[in-house]
Amino acid sequence: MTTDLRIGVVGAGLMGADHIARITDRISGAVVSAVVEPDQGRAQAAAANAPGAASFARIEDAIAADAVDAVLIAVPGQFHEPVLVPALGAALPILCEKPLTPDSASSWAILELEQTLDKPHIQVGFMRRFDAEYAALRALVESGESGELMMLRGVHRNPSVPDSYTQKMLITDSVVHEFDVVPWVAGSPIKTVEVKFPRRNSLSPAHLREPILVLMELENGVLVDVEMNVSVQFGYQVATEAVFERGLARIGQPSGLQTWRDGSFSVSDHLSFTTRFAAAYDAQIQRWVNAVQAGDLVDGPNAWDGYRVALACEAGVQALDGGIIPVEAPDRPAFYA
Ligand code: ISE
Repeated sequence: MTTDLRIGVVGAGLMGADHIARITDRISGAVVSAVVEPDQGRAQAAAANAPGAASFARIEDAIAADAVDAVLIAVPGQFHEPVLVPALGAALPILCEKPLTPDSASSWAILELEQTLDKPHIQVGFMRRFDAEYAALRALVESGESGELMMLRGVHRNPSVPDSYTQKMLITDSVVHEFDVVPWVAGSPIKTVEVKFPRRNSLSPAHLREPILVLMELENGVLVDVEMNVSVQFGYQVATEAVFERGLARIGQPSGLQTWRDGSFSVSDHLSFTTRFAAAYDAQIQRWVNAVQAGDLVDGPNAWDGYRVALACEAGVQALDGGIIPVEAPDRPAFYA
């Protein structure tokens, strides 16, 4: 029998607290052994879901105390690098919430540091790859059963966002997911990114100009459009229609109990990504734990994928000011083959 993997969760905000509860309640082969969170209130609230976990203010302290076998990073992206560096220094397996880091230069520096180890240690938390419907769509593309893929037409809608959400975050916090999952589904990297602005939603926060329409051309000629909308008010939706030579496919449609009453028909929809992707988060973490236990360390998007997404985000942010912006990447280091 293998012993439980001792995970140190860094950050006990929305995602960190969600992951702590998930590991304790639903993931096998792992325990939360440490919560790294300087905010005492958050740390205590999270500790209630992590019986026996030690509390630390800094990842360095958890490592020095030999309290963790692996690290799950769930602090905001601008704080990833100061956690990644000591965790890599201790050769610990890492699951890092998206983005890897906020820009391609710092992501590249992380890649260089990781390459001093024997093999990749970082998995990036692009959970959509673990959503059953996204995986089925990718399999359909690969099978060729419906002919070649020609277009992907997506929507990414949030009911609202906090005041701290900036214009740039439409790309770096939200479209960042499409920048990972679209090439994965379509089997081709992003060649260019463009952003179009429809009429502004008067219900958007005053500092945001949105929704936006993000257009991508992939190297294989597939065209992609994504409505990125963070003020839809009614709920949370991530859905895609794929247009093939001989048919269509749809994922992300509302499903579950359908009711008819008083002359109306309804199906409930999600309000947040935490429920929309709950099963995907579970699968992501279980597969990561299994990979670490097996000595493989990564089973999903790696740091190279995170770097490519950082390049696409830079193009996307530039595209907010107009133009069709190319995404250019160096050759993939053999380490990530
Ligand atoms: C949030 O940070 C996420 O990662 C969600 O998946 C995304 O839908 C949302 O727009 C982001 O703000």
